Amino acid sequence: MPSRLKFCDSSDSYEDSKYVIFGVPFDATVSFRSGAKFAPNEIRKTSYNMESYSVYRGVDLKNSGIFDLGDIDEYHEPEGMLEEVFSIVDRIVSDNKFPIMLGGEHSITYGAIKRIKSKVIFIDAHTDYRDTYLGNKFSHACVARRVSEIVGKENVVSIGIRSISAEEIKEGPQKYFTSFEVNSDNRKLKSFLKEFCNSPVYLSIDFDGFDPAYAPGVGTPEPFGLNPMVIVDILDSVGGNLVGLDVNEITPVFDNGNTSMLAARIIQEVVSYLELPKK
Ligand SMILES: [Mn+2]
Repeated sequence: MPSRLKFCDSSDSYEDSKYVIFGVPFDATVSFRSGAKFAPNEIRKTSYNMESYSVYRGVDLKNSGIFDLGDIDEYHEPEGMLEEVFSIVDRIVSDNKFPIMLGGEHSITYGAIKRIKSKVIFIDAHTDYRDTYLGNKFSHACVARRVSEIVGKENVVSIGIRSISAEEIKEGPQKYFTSFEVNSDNRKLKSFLKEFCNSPVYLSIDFDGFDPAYAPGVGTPEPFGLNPMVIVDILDSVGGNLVGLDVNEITPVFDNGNTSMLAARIIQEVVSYLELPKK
């Protein structure tokens, strides 16, 4: 039997794990460049290129308790996918483990937040605050709106914004920081996050939030984006309150390999951060 591809440094048993990775190969509502369904395995593959040791945190990820559940089935409409994401996240969180979801497109986040109901930090070029898009309420262009309906708009923040529709401005979207603000001076963001992260927070990373120079393989690339180092600022602000992570909107067919690599590395940095001895 061929062995299934797993994220690097995955441990053997679910029971002994602290961090549970699973993939959601879903891109049925994607509006521009599709292919995000191929990302979970691409991220797993590239994860083997890296050392398990985080220089920044001084933490070795070997035996840190990462378990990789594999992928959920491929769905062609969001409703079934969201139900399955909800039930997997329910199992992981009920077992006191930390969920790490590999997208897939951004609509996947709704399934996780429906269960976790925490504050949400989005990294994204787009506000994703449309009520519907192309007739679909669960489109990737509506995810921040749906999530806001669950946890309240005041509990959602998006970082890296540089593309908003007139409709979204009219509706009054969630709090956001543009990439221009963050790139010129990130002190406002840091002090906001210190306050915002005083209760459980979920981090959802749409890779188009980063500049296309760092993350070219995304569905809807937008110039003038973030430097991925912003992740360090977020982790340093979130304290012990980080409760889940997803990486989404990566499209390997448009990638030169760097985007999947960045995703794998960010997952490692998040786990390294969580593995730091608690103060
Ligand atoms: Mn986006």
